[in-house]
Amino acid sequence: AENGYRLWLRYEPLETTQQNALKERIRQVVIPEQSSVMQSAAAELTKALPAMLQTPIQRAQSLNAPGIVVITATHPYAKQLGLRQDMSTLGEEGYLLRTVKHQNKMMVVVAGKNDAGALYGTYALLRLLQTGNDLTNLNVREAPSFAHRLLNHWDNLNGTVERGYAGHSIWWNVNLNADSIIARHEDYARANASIGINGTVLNNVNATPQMLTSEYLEKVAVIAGRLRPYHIKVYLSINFSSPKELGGIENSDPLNPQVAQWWKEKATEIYRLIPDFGGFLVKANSEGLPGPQDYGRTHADGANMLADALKPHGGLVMWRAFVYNPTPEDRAKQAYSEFKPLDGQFRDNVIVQVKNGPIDFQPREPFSPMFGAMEKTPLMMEFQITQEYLGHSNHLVYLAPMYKEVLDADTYCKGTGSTVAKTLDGSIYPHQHTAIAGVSNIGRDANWCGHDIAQSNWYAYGRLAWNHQLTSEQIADEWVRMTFSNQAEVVTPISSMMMASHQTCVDYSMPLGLHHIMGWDHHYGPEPWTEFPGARADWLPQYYHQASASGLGFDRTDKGSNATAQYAEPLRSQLNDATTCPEGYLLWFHHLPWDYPMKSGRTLWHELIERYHVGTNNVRGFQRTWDSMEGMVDAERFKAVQYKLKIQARDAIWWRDACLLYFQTFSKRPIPLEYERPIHD
Ligand code: GCW
Repeated sequence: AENGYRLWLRYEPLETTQQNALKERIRQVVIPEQSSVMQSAAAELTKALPAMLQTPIQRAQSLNAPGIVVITATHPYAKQLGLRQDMSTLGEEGYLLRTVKHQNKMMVVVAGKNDAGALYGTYALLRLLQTGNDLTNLNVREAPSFAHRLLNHWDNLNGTVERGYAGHSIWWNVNLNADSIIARHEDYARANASIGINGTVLNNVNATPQMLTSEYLEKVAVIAGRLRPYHIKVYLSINFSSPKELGGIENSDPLNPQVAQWWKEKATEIYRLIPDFGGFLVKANSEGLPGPQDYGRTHADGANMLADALKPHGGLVMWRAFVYNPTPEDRAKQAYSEFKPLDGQFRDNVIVQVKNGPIDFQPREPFSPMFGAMEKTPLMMEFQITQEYLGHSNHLVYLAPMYKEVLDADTYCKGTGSTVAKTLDGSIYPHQHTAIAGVSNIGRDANWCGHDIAQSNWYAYGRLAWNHQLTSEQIADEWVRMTFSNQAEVVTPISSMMMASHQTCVDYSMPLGLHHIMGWDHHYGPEPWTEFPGARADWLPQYYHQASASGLGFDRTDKGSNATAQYAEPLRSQLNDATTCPEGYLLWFHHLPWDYPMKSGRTLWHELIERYHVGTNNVRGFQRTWDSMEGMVDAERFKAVQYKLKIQARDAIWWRDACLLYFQTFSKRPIPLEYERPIHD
């Protein structure tokens, strides 16, 4: 279990030539400042360097031997080493990595804007070593794309994790004082700091009022104390009915002064225990949870009331836009319809948290039309790291390409080049707060994420939260090097398999823009046919795929639900027209006849068959690729991934056969003989 537990922070001995070169260059480590964050940086170097270089490394106070120096912008060494000027224009939490000559000795300098920047720079330096760099002529200058970079844990207080596939919660229903839990929390903090995560929401957005009882707040304070040395703030999800449920107030109406007062007092109590508490994440009036609309108030009324309570303490409200009701309106349009009219009504410490797509974390969704559309309200992205709709922790699916597809998509809100990322990172709308969240895939499993390769999704999310301009390939490359090996024979096959895996999963499960045809409730495997009495229309797959004798897909054009109108031109027209709509989103926006001619020259029906087969065959290819890694990665992880790939291959066939046979009952067309078929006639 040891192998998976160490994540990408393995610090294996470097190759001998690299070791020898570095032993000359790194004779000592100088970290003159004393904050707890600086001490974390020191501890990491003290752990990593001797392991990688296979030699003890001295801590020293002065610059009288070549080595590593870690400082912040205000330390006198910054000036002495000639870096003060460069640091003055560096962004918050940013860092420089430089090789500098000082009194004829080469210094490898990690200079942070503040101590957090120094910590991030330290991890960046270690990453360069881990991935085979030699530290000559270092010249790195980095600052984060988003100010608040969070994980969201959907962890319940009883220890279960909603949509968690890696064991129970690391936070709740645990003995907080057990050594193994203390170690978990510290290693969690290290892993997150190493990729730049600086905030974490400890409990499920489906929150219970109990979260805010003093019994639980004291536990939160303990956890906060463990994460603080790694510059990670804690946040909590709150239940909007807490004043009524906990405070005995007659309602939780945001305009009731007693309610506002209750929240003020609660905020004061929280900040007394946790002075650097981050704020609240709120799911309200969504999927049956209480919210301001219960009292005829708006999302803005609710968010602002909480924002006012947190404001004196510097806290934030992250108010989720994941709302939909069983109304006749297309579910894909609802968040925009509800929130767009509220633009300009939110306090400046409210951020509206929007899922990447308009429905719900499907294998592929177009970006949510809210991005770019709310000029006066800071929005933040919510990505899902846990694979709710992508094969849980059984399937190998590297999500960076999916994240990038959304971040790099052009909203055209301020003309060409108005990418989703730029609408969020402050470059288009200069808001005071910028943020991003990822729904965690972390649990108490020995390897944290259930699937060894799923660790790459935690890693990739963090790296993109830090710098959304990194490419999926770069991230895969560095992750494989750190997690498995620097050998090209390992790096190339594993990373190319990862790069193909998202499109592959889309192909064998929901190709061409199909969505929400998965198993009822558990969301694993195919179930495009589900039907049962009394179910809400928008929970049933037929609502989404609309299969009939006439064809397949949801008509969201101006002839249908007109969801396309929520996008800016020229994207709106592009999506609205089946001939210009990208094929990946085709059946998301269009209902097309089975014989519709696709770009490949195949009919829609034939293309669907093709996609399901390509997906299935690719997984078989992944199995062969992974089998060739035997002996090149440790036996424990080799076997674990090999076993999971078997499940994935079987599941892909299940998806393919189930969906094709089901859709065939409408298309009434054969599956051509050249394809492997579920039924041989
Ligand atoms: O993705 C859906 C999930 C729910 C989840 C909800 C949400 C936490 O199926 O389990 O609840 O979205 O994001 O609020």
